[in-house]
Order: sequence, then structure tokens, then C-alpha cells
Amino acid sequence: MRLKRIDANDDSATATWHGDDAVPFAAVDPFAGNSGASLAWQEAPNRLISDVLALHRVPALLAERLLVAAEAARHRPAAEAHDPLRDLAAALGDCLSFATFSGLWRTGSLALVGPPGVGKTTLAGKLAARARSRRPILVNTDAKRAGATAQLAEFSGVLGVAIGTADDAEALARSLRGRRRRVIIDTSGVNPFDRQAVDVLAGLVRSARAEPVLVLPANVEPDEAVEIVQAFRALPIRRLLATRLDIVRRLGGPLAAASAGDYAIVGGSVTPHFTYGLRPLTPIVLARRLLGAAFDDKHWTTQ
Ligand SMILES: Nc1nc2c(ncn2[C@@H]2O[C@H](COP(=O)(O)OP(=O)(O)OP(=O)(O)O)[C@@H](O)[C@H]2O)c(=O)[nH]1
Ligand SMILES: [Mg+2]
Repeated sequence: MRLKRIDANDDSATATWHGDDAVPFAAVDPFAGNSGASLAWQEAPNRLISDVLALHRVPALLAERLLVAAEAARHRPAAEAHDPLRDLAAALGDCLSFATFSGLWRTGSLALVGPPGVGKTTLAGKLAARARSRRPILVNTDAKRAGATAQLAEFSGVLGVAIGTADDAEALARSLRGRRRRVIIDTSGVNPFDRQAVDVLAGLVRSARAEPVLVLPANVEPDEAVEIVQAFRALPIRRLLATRLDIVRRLGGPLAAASAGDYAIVGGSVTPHFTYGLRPLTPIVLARRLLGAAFDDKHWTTQ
């Protein structure tokens, strides 16, 4: 399979041109003839990466840094010729930070924080399921909201984990005192632009001595993602988890957030199920995903 770049002036392009919304690539069968203006990416590797980053709506400054790093990777002595995947992975590794799922437990307690409805509770279930033999306790900080406790209680029944509730910082600190087990605090979604709500959340996380991990949906709009990161500055967030990777093609939002907050990208969720479907996002996985979306529209599966 080759990559075909669809050009505004290219009448023979098979896909429709929608102005700014154009999909800049189409995969073409190498045996189907050379009717269109295929991009010979071997001769223009940076053009390929630059177009792929544009497809994902990666903010201009970050895209520029990635391109410079990819160019440098290409000229490393050991680099193989014509390997945009490795070049992009190297660039991602140079320009962004990455962390593992196991590293999330450094402080023993995690607090999943983020805007409402982004998948925090579902992720709490997945993380608990992943911990297997060292099952953490799930703590809900949203006991007042109808459905919130019920949702966590369902997870707790299926996963066999203990749950607790704590509505404020003091109750949370009290309920965690003396605990040796890992704890996942499922915080209630806050409007990032409500300063007071963010401050209350910061107090809650501080009192629990938990590490706040930002949860964002993979389809968050890049500029919006940067503003959310800025709005959450009151919290010492160092890591990022993405949700809805199964229903999203463009990843500019999470990349913009990771870059703006200097967060380490850990991984993400690829299904609404709460018992499975976590995937690590390493530089090579991310590069494959970025290029894959441009090459052949493949979505991640839950397998
Ligand atoms: N397709 C898909 N859906 C997801 C994923 N993660 C969560 N969801 C769905 O997103 C919706 C919201 O998920 P929750 O986990 O309740 O989100 P939340 O952040 O806890 O929401 P609040 O507590 O209201 O702030 C649910 O319908 C989930 O099934 C995912 O990775 N992929
Ligand atoms: Mg929730």
C-alpha cells in the first residue's frame, strides 16, 4: 500500500475535497496504476510527517518541534533509510514525556481528575482491574450525585474491590489514614474554568496525598486541551491518560495537552467497558497510531 496525497488541484483524487476539512491522504493500491499525484514520501519524508501532524491537528509549535526532531533522527548514524515510523517515534520521544502504567503507583494513591464526563470512573474501574493481585480501593468523592456511587458500586461488585466515599478533603484524609493499600480516588468532574471548583479539587487531592492524573478524551479539541491544562495548574498534575481512543482518529488534543502541561503520556482507554481496554501509549505505539490513521483509517480494536 502506498500513500496518496490528495491535492486541491488534483481532479483525479478519489476522495472529495472539503476545503479546510480535507483529508490530506488516501491509501492507494500500488497496482491500481498511477493516475493521481501520489506523494513519493521516500523522497519527502518530512513532508509526510508534517502532513500527518496536520491531519491530527497537532498545534503548529509542537509540530515544528517534532519535525526538527524527526529530521535529526533521520540523520542519526544508525537510522534506517525511509523509516518515517521510527523517525516520528524518535521525535515523539524527544519532544514529549512518557510514563508507564506501573509508574502510576509511585505514591500509592491516584486521583483521577478532569472535566465532567470524560471517562474518569470507567478508567478507575479499568485501573483497578489491571492491578489484579494488588487490587486497590476505589474511593468516590461524589457521593451526593445520584448514580455516582451506584456506578462505582457496580464496578466494585464485578471487580471484587472495596469502595469508599468521601465528600470533602477532611473526610477523605480520615478515610485514607493508616491505609497501606493502593487507592484510586475517582473525583467528580469539575468545570476547568470554575476557579473555585478547581481549588476545592486541589485541596481534596492534597489532603489525600494522592497523585492527580489528568483524564482527557482523545477527541478534545487541541486549543481547548491547552486551556484545560492551564486551568488545572492549581493541581500538581504530571501525567495524562486519554479515553475514547476507540472512537477517535485525530490525536492533536492529547498531544497538545501533554506538551502544554509537560505531562508524561501514560496510555489510554479503547472501550467503554470498565473491566478491560487499557493501552499504553509509548512513542512507537503513538507514532504507529498517528501514521496509521493517515494511511488506512484503521481504528484501534479492543483485542
Ligand atoms: N467509547 C468509549 N467510551 C468511553 C470510554 N471511557 C468512558 N466511556 C464512556 O463515557 C461515558 C462517561 O464515562 P464516565 O466514566 O462515567 O465519565 P466520568 O468522567 O466519570 O463522568 P463524571 O463522573 O460525570 O464526571 C460513559 O458512557 C462511558 O461508558 C472509552 O474509552 N471509549
Ligand atoms: Mg464519574
